[in-house]
Amino acid sequence: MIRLKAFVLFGLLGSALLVAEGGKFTVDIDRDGKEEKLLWSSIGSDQLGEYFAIDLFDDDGTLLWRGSRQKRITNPDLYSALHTGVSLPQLFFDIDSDGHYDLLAPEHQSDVSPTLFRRLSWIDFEFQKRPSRALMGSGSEGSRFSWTKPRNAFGTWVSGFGKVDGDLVEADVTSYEGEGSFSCGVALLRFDYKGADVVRWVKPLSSPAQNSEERSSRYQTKLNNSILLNLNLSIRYTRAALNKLKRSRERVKVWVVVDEYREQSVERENIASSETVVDPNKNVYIHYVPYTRNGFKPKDDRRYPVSIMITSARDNYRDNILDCSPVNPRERWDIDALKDSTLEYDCRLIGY
Ligand SMILES: [Ca+2]
Ligand SMILES: [Ca+2]
Repeated sequence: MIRLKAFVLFGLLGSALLVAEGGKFTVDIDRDGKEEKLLWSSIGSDQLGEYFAIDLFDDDGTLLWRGSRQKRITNPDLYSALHTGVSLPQLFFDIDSDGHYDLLAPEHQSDVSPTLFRRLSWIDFEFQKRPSRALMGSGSEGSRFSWTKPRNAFGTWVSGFGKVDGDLVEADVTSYEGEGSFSCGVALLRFDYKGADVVRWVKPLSSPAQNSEERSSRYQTKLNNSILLNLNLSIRYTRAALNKLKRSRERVKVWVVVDEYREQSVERENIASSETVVDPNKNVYIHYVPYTRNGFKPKDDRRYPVSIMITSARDNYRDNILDCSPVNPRERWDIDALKDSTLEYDCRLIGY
């Protein structure tokens, strides 16, 4: 019997201070009828966000695995809630029926490009890293998902995991066709060795734009938990930059961070952020920016400055090759000034 005991609750507070809670899975990983516990808990934060380590305990409380405590996001068994995205465990389940439990967590990335899941498999008393993959819709009827390396930003994919009930797993599904047209749903999945079949749609895919009366409550929640931006970015590249991006099959990441000025202070506090990954030469439409704090309500008398960063997507902390700047810098970079507008950017290779 596999049970998800607790869901993680998180909210990101401030540019340096994040508040997130750990969580727990209770799973009989050695199938002896007694449940082991996998816990994740905070090990502290830095300017990027908060970090979480995992510990796995045997049914008698013996520590079976102590996860890395080094705050480096390249550590395969370190988890985090960063301003650029949240990567916390979502599913501890044998997703390919090979007898080994798999721990899945999304990589840090936006929810409008296919979600890559980090995967650790519990084999021979240790967690072994497997390559990250997305669970992409592969049947035209929306009846099947397969583990794959996504080739572009479009398609239908599993964007998160929810409850486990016996051999069925609830999954959030997102579908994106570009130009800001996306839809969301919830499916009940049955995993096999290559992917998963949809057993039933708990909430069929629906586009929030089609019929405002029939918005799924999930999307409504999304709107309630987001700042509407409606911002178009028209990005131009130098020939050298475009060639280099294409040669190295690199994509481009657009980060939007919304801050709030604190009262009687010049300090800024992060309230919303998003990441969008696109192919080079594609324009970007940012429909909304999700709040980083649950239940946040913007106030009429506050200013909400917006920062936009465009980088190459491979490793934003180390290997960015792009130097991008707005063609016509604006005096005001806040939500009110940028909403429903178009910004042009020029991108060149760093150092050229
Ligand atoms: Ca056991
Ligand atoms: Ca497995």
